[in-house]
Amino acid sequence: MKVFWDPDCLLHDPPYEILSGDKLPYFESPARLQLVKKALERNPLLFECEVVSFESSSHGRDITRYIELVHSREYLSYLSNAYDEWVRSGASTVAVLPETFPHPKLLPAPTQTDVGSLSPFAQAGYYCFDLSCPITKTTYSSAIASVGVALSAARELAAASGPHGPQTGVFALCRPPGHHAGTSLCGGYCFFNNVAVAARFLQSLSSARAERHRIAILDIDYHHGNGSKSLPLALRFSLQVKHTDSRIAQEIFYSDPSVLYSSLHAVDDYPYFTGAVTEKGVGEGMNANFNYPLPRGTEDSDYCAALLEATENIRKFDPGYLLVSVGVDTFSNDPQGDFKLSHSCYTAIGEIIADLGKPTLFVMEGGYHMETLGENFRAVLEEFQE
Ligand code: SP5
Ligand code: ZN
Repeated sequence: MKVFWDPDCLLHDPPYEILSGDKLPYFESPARLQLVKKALERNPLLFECEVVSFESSSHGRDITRYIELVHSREYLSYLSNAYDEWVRSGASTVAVLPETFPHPKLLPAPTQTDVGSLSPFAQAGYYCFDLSCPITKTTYSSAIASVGVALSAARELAAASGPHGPQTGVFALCRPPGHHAGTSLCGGYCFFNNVAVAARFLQSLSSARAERHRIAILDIDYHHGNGSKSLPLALRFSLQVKHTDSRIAQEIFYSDPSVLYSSLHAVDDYPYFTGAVTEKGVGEGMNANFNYPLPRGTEDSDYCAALLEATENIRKFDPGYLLVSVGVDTFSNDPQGDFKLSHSCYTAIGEIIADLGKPTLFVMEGGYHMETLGENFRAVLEEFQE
């Protein structure tokens, strides 16, 4: 199995985050990536790690062109300049971290065109929803590299299988992760939505066809992937805005029937406001969204039962590619999660996913128990050895 990574993904290394009222060392550390890579390399017959820079490849197209299939140009431009603007305005040289957020109750929010003229402090809150996404001097480079890793892996999958082709598995060792990032929004350690950009990239390869081919995203991180697909917050709060209103975050695939999203995640846990079973999509995208909120303390058997249900829906959808947002923060000892999955459950998860028989791209999301995360990722992937 080919594993893609990029050393630039190690650059993003904020010294702290603000979590549940405490100032804590940054959970989403570069060491995570190194531990997973090491666990995979321990069996070189199964795993082949590649250092790939998407931009320098023969494909030759600028990475940001693909990012713009998902994220707004304004957001990209903000992230690329935010640290420098922040420091120039006399604020901390450690990182950009918001002071205020444009809370839904403060709407009407400034229009998109107003935002560029706001102070760096206002912009920091406008483009971010929590205090776990400090933008340091190196953050933008790492976030770009992380998307590049997902794109390189997606390109490999397209070459090796093609849509509806033979089952192949590839793994994108992405860091920072992506599934909490929306069109113009960072949060939950995520800046660009790696899996979403990979999905649009794969669809763009068949743009000559009248219809985009179908992609399924299976999200097995402990947390709901609010960025990938969710009801925009302003609509949840029943504010007087339409889902097409450019002032609100248009969470990426919510109205898109060509991308099925299916997520298993904890109920009543971060990010709290999204991930209910009642979120089924909107407009043409209605019924292309399946949420499986699971209670605290969920164990192997209940988890696998829900996963089997989720994969049944994916089978019916018959996607050309399967993209898996894979996190192992569902493990019993994970410091950010409250599920009780055992190590052997990750082998079972890998088998259930493999049973779908699809060309499959795994994209790394969360997992914070340093002693086990490498082996747990490896267990998921081992079913896809070649
Ligand atoms: C990619 C990813 O896994 N991002 C997750 C970020 C979640 N960080 C906040 C965790 C909040 C933990 N507080 C839980 C209190 C009740 N259990
Ligand atoms: Zn997570």
